[in-house]
Amino acid sequence: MKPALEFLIKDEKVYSGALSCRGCGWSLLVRHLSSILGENTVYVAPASCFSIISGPYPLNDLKGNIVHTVFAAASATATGVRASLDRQGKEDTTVVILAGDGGTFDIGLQALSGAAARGENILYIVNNNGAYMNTGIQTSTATPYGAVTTTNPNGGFKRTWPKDLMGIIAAHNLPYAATGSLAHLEDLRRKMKKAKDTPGFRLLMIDGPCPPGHKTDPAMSISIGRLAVETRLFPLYEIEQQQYTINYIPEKEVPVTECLKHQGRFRHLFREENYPILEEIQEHTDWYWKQLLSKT
Ligand SMILES: Cc1ncc(C[n+]2csc(CCOP(=O)(O)OP(=O)(O)O)c2C)c(N)n1
Ligand SMILES: [Mg+2]
Repeated sequence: MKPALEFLIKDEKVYSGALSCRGCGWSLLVRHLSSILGENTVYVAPASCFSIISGPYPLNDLKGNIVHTVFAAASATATGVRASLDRQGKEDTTVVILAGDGGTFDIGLQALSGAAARGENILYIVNNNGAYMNTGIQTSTATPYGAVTTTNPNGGFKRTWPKDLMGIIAAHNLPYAATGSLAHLEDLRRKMKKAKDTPGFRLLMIDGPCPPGHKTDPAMSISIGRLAVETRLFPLYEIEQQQYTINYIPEKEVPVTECLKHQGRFRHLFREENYPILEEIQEHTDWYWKQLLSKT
């Protein structure tokens, strides 16, 4: 692993004073993304925490153009922006969607699928923090099995597995899709660069730390992200035309509990009556990893 200094951003494209919570992944993600994309970029943002972090109109914390749009229409809005730029001969301007998991796995899925199937020349970034965080931690179809959200109150927790967005995306035969983690910056920045340089519809799904939603210590955001990769809860891989490449194979088999135990949203699973749920999560994680390996 390269030293962190290697990734110091020299040409900052994000103004200071962003409105994110302490330990939030959104700002760090956008700082790295914008340093790679440069200023010749149009950002399309459906409702999410990022709509607030970036500054509600007329504020803007990005040194780039940003179009705020409605939840369901991010990919349709970006399609229109792309068409108008192309019409003006500005094919070199990158159009990038910055969406949450709620806006992607649920509400924006139809428009996303349409734009992906049409092969629109758009980069789609999903910050997957595993719930509708901006409105108070409601369950989305990306919420992990076993997690508590405000829509699973009074001792309840999510009882279904998260939707396999990357599997759905792979089925669209995209030129490039990948997962990324803020704890693996070298890998993440390489993927951002590759996604920038690949024409067509590309998607990056980033593991999004969220201290208020995950009930974590803000100082641990990156270490928990690293544990998510080590435990294979969040594997790092790329998909090119349905061809999978795993980018990081953990040296040791680290149990999922090593990552879950730092997150208050899973605290109830460590009570004896819920041990079987922890076992199910381990089994599902092992199964998903085997599926991934079989696709490489
Ligand atoms: C049609 C519609 N329904 C609900 C909302 C309220 N709303 C704004 S942001 C948000 C949560 C978004 O969740 P997600 O996409 O996961 O992004 P995050 O906030 O977690 O970054 C919701 C429900 C809205 N803006 N528009
Ligand atoms: Mg979310």
